Amino acid sequence: MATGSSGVVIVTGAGGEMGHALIPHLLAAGKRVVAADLRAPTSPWPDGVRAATGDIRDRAFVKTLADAWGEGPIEAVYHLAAVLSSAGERNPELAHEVNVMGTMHLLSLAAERGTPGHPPLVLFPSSIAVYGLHDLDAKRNAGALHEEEHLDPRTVYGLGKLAGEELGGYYARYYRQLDPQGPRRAVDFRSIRFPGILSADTLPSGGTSDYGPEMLHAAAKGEPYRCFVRPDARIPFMTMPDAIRAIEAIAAAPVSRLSRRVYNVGAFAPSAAEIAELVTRHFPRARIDFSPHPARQAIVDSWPEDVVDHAARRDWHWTPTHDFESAFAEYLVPRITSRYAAAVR
Ligand code: AKB
Repeated sequence: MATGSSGVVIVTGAGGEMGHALIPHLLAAGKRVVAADLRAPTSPWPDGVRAATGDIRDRAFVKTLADAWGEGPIEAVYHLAAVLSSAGERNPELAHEVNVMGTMHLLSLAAERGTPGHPPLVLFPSSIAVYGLHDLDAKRNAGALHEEEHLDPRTVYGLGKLAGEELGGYYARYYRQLDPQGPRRAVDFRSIRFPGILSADTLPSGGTSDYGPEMLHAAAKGEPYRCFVRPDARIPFMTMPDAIRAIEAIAAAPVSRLSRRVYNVGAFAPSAAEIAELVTRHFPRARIDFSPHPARQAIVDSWPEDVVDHAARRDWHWTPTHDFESAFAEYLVPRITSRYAAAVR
């Protein structure tokens, strides 16, 4: 995973859903990891990880990350920290500071602390929130979106992700363009636009695709769930293991194979009613009803029904292991069942 050099690998948002899933893979690949998060870890990280607790809005804190293992170059940054879409609408200034300024701080750190001639990989998880369809008719008519279509986000989170993608491209092409030697390729920026993610191990917080994982986890715990979108609401989802596989695949791809910096990835695109049906098939005692929250519904209505991911399939052989049925039958249900069974023992 990541590149061949032997610097440190910084993971921001390390205590979040994706950080927890990704870090074991980095360790298995022999990386020295700096796990940065706003909150101190609740349990110690394994050997190979040094925790850094602080706020990525604070440039001075971000500058310390490269030295958590002593002096040396940065090999890669997996910049996972973000204020998600619903949380962002509750505090747009915070979302902008974390999602845009925080990203700028990380890009600037990576640009200054790479090995000469070997720009650090910067992996930026973007989102389907960069898309913005004006209404439900537009969404239904548009169907699955290509990367360049409908980039008109409705949320401050989507705006921040689009800005992060563009800033990454800037650091990869034009950074220090007024220096006498001209611009340099300061970072190897790669980004994936993720759909909603379903994990058996963790729950997201502050997102708008959260109704998918929340419905499932509530059923597994035997709790009722009131879904905040309409039954016909449809957006793409994938499982967390597939999201991590996508990150590994794009990180490992030779730069010569990449025809773009930002890629869609898809897996399955169920409606909320179809998720509820499958959850109920696996957990027959599930109690799910629908009480749409107009503003959160409008956000989901502005996101595409699905995405076209031909470029990822062609360039770095993206293919999800889980479709909708196998995601539940082979990953989510067995794992979530044993997880909550262990919790009540
Ligand atoms: C959110 O709902 O904000 C995220 C996303 C789709 O990027 N899960």
